[in-house]
Amino acid sequence: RAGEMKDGGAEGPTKRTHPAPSLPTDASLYVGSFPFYRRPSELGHFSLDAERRYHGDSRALRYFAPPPIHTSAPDFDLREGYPERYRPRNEEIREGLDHLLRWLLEHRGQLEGGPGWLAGAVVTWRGHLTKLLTTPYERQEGWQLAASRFLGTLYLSEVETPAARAQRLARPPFLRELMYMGYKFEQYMCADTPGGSPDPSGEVNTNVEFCSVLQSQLGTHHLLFSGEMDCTDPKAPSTQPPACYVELKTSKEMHSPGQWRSFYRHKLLKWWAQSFLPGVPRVVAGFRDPAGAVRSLKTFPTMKMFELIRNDREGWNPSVCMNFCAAFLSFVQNTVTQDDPRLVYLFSWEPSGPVTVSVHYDAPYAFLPTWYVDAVTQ
Ligand code: 0WD
Ligand code: CA
Repeated sequence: RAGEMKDGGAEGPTKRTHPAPSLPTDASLYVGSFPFYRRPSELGHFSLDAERRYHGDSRALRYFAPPPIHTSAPDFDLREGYPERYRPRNEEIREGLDHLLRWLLEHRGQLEGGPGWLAGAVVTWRGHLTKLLTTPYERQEGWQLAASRFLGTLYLSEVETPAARAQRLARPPFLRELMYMGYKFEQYMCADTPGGSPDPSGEVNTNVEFCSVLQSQLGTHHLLFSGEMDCTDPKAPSTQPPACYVELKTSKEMHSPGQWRSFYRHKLLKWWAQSFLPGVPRVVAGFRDPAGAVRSLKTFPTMKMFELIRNDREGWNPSVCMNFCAAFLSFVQNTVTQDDPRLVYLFSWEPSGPVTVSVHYDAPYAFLPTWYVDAVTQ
């Protein structure tokens, strides 16, 4: 009886348990000044080859090779080669943080700030942070992030939601082709050597990937994350990573101010979040017609994207994105109290709701591989 009364007030013997912690995501709660975000610096990189094998080098890095400026319309046929020359990555293979952990295992001794720095850091993919940044404005797709604390470090790895899995398995043919077209655009815009010319005759193999590993800090949170970089520009004002990287995107050609407005509200938010995090200074977009031909190219400097939406009442605000991300990381830091690589705190979010937490042990949610845990424990 005394135990039952522990949390009860003067009202009587109602049994009260602590409410399950949750985090609201309403944009209005995160309005404020832009938080501290340290200029991201590159710690290293790695490549994945055509068979998805890891290499601790830059063999998969490609070089930005846009068509000469005097060509008015690029006229890339993005459907060319589909489906014969498409080798899509096997999406059934759940890699979690594995490639990033392999890099970390090989470089953890050389991190600035020593091993103590890593113990206080958050380790994740850039794409997971992108989803966090856009959460206050997202109305369609929820997410789940698995978190484990191990030797102090917080590891965050996305879990595919049942809805996302169902969508992937039922992906209609036109969407498969649209995915191909995005990669085909990269092939038209990139060369294998600095100063070389693109060769669109080969196959599009999405196993191949070049990833940059970056360090930054958001508020008090030290971050170590990795993201796929489409190419580097040998003619960039600064050839020093990450300032040399260029993100490539395709989008539907737009014809009315209303279409541009909608593009700024939704797509540009995702482009901004993805490139701002690693400090990639520009996104080069190819706008395609209904037949899949790129009709124009346009460069969007990452730091100027917000200007395009700033005066729109229905627009997004970078401060809200970053403040929410910082609040989420604090929420995770305060929730994931037990240091155990087999223990997973699962953070789940669906649009219009708060972030909630559940706790799990081992399969299917544990994601830190034994080869990593054992090697680091030595
Ligand atoms: O399995 C998945 N659903 C995904 C796996 C989704 C996104 C990424 N990844 C993998 C990447 O291949 C990489 O190994 O995770 C790692 C982290 O990459 P990241 O840079 O943190 O991820 P993100 O920023 O979300 O996406 C970068 C690129 C995409 O470029 P665009 O321009 O489309 O944002 O990763 C690729 C794509 O090239 N990518 C995917 N590849 C295969 N399947 C997918 C997907 N569903 N989504 C994005
Ligand atoms: Ca891209």
